Amino acid sequence: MFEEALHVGRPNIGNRHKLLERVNDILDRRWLTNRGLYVQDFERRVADLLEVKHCIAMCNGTVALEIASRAMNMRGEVIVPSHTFVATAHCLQWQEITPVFCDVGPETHNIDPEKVKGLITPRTTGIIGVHLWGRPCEIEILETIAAKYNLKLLFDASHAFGCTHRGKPLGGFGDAEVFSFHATKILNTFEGGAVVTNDDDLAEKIRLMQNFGFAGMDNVIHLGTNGKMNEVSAAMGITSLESLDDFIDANRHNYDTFRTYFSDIPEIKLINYNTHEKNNYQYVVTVIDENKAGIHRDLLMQILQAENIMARRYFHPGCHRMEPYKSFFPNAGLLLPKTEQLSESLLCLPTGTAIGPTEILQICNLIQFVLGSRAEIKDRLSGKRSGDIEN
Ligand code: T4K
Repeated sequence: MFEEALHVGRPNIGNRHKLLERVNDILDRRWLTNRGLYVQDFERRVADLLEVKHCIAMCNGTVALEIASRAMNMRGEVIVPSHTFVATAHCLQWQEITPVFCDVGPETHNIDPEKVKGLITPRTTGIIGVHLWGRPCEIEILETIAAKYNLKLLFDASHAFGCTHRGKPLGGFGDAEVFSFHATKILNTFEGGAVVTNDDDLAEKIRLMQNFGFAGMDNVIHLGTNGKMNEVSAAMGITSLESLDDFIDANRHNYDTFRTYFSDIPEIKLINYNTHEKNNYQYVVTVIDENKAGIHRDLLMQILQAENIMARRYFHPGCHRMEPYKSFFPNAGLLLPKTEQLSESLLCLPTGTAIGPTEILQICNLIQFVLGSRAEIKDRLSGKRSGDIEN
């Protein structure tokens, strides 16, 4: 159907001319990294936009999670959803902190606070909530639990740049929040991330830790690593920030177009966003329940991909079914029924500034065709190897 593949996560490119001007300026100045003018400017703009006191720009979201959780003294066990990108769990295990996987709400797709309570042990030191698809966690309930049990609360807001909760930008909740500015994110710095917080002491510690613990030339006062963002990434971030509203508009328009067509496809559910809040509409997420749709999510995905529509089953099969967690906790799935159900049924469709109404109509027409022909498709496939459909 499409000569060029349609991707989930095709990077948004802002004003190329301005970016190249900034890159030339960086080269002229010969200041390429170590918190130069562009990183400082990017940090200030992000902090202002998110209404937080501190933004520490990082080389990527994963390192930002590692440094933030370490600076917050997370140790022992930390409660995290399994239904997330694996970096949320890896940032802990990398430091030999045990990620304790918690189930998610079937509608919210976010960590279920009721289930969190049941996982707290004397070894628990924190909770990491993920604002999946940019939809906020149940923040107030998690804050109450964290306060009651004296736990640290970190939010992985990798999907949530530009989103609000009760009218306030995500970024200012919990002890700290972490963003990813990976190429596939609404705002990208090629690779990049940030920790944002209102806690002065925590910010100072994180700044030290991301720069080898240096408190000045030759003066190392803390254990540290290298989590710095470089100047070209910051220039990309600044340039992308100037087009952020356009990126979000394009995503919202795409989402609304999908919603219109999906009203004629009742067998498949498209997830909702709270229209009273700001959303970035970065992910177009569908739920394909085989009993309702009459076709398994994986078969539909295979057909879409054969037509160059690169739909993705984020976050199949769940962290608990990936290594090393699968070996550590072979029975974790028994406590994660909603996670297992979602990871068998979710499918993310392409969106972003690289596609528009024409492509969306074609995608939806194809989905309708597949659902209308599911019996015939299954009959034809039943006598063949499943791989044949790719041809
Ligand atoms: N926490 C959460 C909740 C996250 O979602 C992520 C990252 C993190 C933490 C960690 O943050 P970082 O350390 O990454 O900053 C992608 C991204 O690599 C990953 O950053 C992201 N989450 C995750 C949701 O998506 P994959 O395995 O899907 O990547 P990949 O290479 O298959 O790319 C996705 C699609 O985008 C492909 O269909 C191709 C397209 N694409 C990709 C790149 C890199 C392009 O068109 N151009 C490009 O330059 O993980």
